[in-house]
Order: sequence, then structure tokens, then C-alpha cells
Amino acid sequence: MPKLNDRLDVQSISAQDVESFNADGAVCLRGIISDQWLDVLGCGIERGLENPSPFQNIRTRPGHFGRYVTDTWVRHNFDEFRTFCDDSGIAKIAARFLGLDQAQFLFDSWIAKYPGTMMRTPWHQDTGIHGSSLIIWIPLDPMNKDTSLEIVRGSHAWGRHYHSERFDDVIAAAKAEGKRAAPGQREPERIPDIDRHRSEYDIISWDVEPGDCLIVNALSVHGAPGNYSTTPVRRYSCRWMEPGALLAPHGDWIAEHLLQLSTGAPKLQGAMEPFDTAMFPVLPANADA
Ligand SMILES: O=C(O)CCC(=O)C(=O)O
Repeated sequence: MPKLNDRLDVQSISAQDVESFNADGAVCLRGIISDQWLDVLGCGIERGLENPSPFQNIRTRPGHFGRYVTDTWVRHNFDEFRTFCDDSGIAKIAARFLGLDQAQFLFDSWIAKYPGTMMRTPWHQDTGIHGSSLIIWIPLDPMNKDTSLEIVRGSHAWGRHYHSERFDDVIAAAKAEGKRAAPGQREPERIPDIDRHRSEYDIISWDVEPGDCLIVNALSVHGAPGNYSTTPVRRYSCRWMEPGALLAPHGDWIAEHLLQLSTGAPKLQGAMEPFDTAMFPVLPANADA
């Protein structure tokens, strides 16, 4: 995969964007991902669909319409995502919202929901990290609010920590077993039934176009509807953390995946492990870049 010269425009991020992110736990940046990089990400998904990685999952329930496909750790498996994370300047955007000069790559994934897919992405937090972390959620197709990512405004500051959710359970059930809190943090609890009580929550979402992206605090409770439109909707998410963040004891599913990847990366459960291998680069390598 050739290096592209195109760098995303970090300068266009305003102090107001950062303030909104800090206050609400999410912000929408308009027109910041260039067509060139959108093409690269789209090619990565196309190639992933043709050559599924060991982490690709078809999550459509038997007897249901549509098609719901996810893949994870894609930077590790596909050059398109590696070059995007390493060369596009996206790390600089992550760093800006972490309030730092650099950000450490954690992991990435994509989701494609085809028309007629009713399944929601369940409400969840992206936990497992001891330290600040965030998600950059990048739509590759236009999505209106009926389809696009939803965030419970301010939930990153609730001081709550919920069990991780399985994306394919008939009723998204909390995986309660084997989870422990990091020292000084409260034990994870079951996520409330937000869909049954939507009016009690301040749920925010945006109509988005390719080129836009959402920056979401990893502790913000977020989820997404099915796809009720007539076209496929694909999105790519990369997750970034403050350099030196640790794999928390409750990050057991991350540890399980790392074990599967056999990378020599941190895999111990129950310990505060650093992410200090090449799989988790601190970027940009030169903070002034
Ligand atoms: O796009 C979605 O359906 C969910 C994305 C998500 O949960 C994430 O990127 O962490």
C-alpha cells in the first residue's frame, strides 16, 4: 500500500469542538476525512469482505432480514487500515482530543449493516483500559439519525462502569462472568435498559456524510440502530488511548483477542499490563510531525 501525502487537517478542529467533546462525551467533526482516505478505508472493508480475517463475524440472527458484518483488529490484518492509522494524521486528531501531543493506537474495527438489518448495536461503553481513551467513528456512507451512532450525552462522566455487551445476543445480555474492576474503580455493573426508557436519557446523534467523523469518549454509553434505509451503511472505528495506558483487569475480551493474535502483546488477565509492543504504536512517532 503506497503512502499517501494527504494529511487530515487537524488545524480545523476548534477549541469549541474540544469543549463539546469534554462536556458531552462526543462531538461531530464535519468534512475532515478526505475522499482519498475514505477510498482507502472502503477498499479495506471490501478486501475484508472478500478475505475474512479470523475476527470477522456475521452477526445477523438466523431468520432475520439484512446482513450485519463486523471485523476487529483490522489494522493488524489489512494494510489499508495500517496506512490510515499511521500516515493520515488521524493520530494527531486523537491526541488533540486527549489533550496530548501523541496518542497510542489501541484497536480498530468496522461494521457493515445492509438494508433490512434490524439489529441494534447494543448500548455499551468501550472499557478495558485504565487511562483515557476515545473512539474515532468514521461513516463511509451517508447516515441519518435513524441509522447513525447514538450517544448518551454526559454518560462518560457518570462514574459508572458497565459490563461489556455481546453484539449478537438475542437480548443483549451482560457478560457478567470473570470481570473485575481495576484498583480503585468500582465493580462493573449491568447497563440499564436504555431503549425501554429512552425518554429518560439525553440521547444525541447526528445526520452524517462521508468525510464527517464522531469523536466519542470511550466511557460514553453508545450504540446504534439497525439499518432501515435502502443502502448499506459502513463505518470504521479506531480507538486511541493516552500513551502508557494499561490493559485493565476487566479488559478480559481484549486479552482474549491478543492471545488469539499471539503477538507477544500483553495478555495476562488480572494484571495492569502496559501496551508496549509494535502493535500499539504511539503516533505520530514525532510529536511535532
Ligand atoms: O457503529 C456502530 O454500530 C457501533 C460502533 C461502536 O460501538 C464503536 O465504534 O465503538
